[in-house]
Amino acid sequence: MKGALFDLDGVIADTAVFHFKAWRKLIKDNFDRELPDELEEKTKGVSRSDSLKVILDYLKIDLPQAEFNRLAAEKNNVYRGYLQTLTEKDILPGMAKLISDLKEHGVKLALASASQNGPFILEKLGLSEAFDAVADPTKVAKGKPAPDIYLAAADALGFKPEDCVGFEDAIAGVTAINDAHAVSIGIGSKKEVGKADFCFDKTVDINYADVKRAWENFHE
Ligand code: B16
Ligand code: MG
Repeated sequence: MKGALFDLDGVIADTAVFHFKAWRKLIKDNFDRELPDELEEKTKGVSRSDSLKVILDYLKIDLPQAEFNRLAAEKNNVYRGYLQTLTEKDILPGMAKLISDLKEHGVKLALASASQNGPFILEKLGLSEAFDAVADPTKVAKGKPAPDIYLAAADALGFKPEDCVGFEDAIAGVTAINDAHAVSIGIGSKKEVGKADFCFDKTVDINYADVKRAWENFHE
């Protein structure tokens, strides 16, 4: 186990709450419409523009490209506003310890998030120094569930994906890790992340020893 590849939202911090709050505000302000809770899951782990497509499809709204781009930018401004309050206290339970234990054992860390705000969020959480690389989601051909961002993250560390473990909370992300041929660790219900090589209910349940054991079991 040379590298650990991390999703951000739902794995390192619960930014999904802010994402969806920002989508709701955007749609209320621009169209005076409400979004149902079920759309939160459908926009998790997918890019900003793909999330907006899911939402506009649900609302049956068709827009010219320029207006679509304007809405995506407005959502990001609202979202960045919400992120201002983030501090290291917002790192999900157990993850700060896991990150420091992995580093202590010589494992290199890379971020494999669909979010273009990844570096900003790591900085707010006080984790910029801990990460050896951040894969740029704007530089990969296809977003999750395609494996591209996980391949880019392993590559940024100089390792083969087979030498890495990946952490995900969303179905699209687990598929991406599996198709990249890294060992997948899913966080959440079996319904969501059941396709992962190993599953944990919550971040607080994950520790270095279990991850190492999972890695060894996978390679037996
Ligand atoms: P941004 P992850 C994803 O993060 C979020 O889960 C998803 O809801 C969001 O649309 C996407 O990042 C893009 O984020 O608008 O900040 O570029 O789970 O891949 O870390
Ligand atoms: Mg996620």
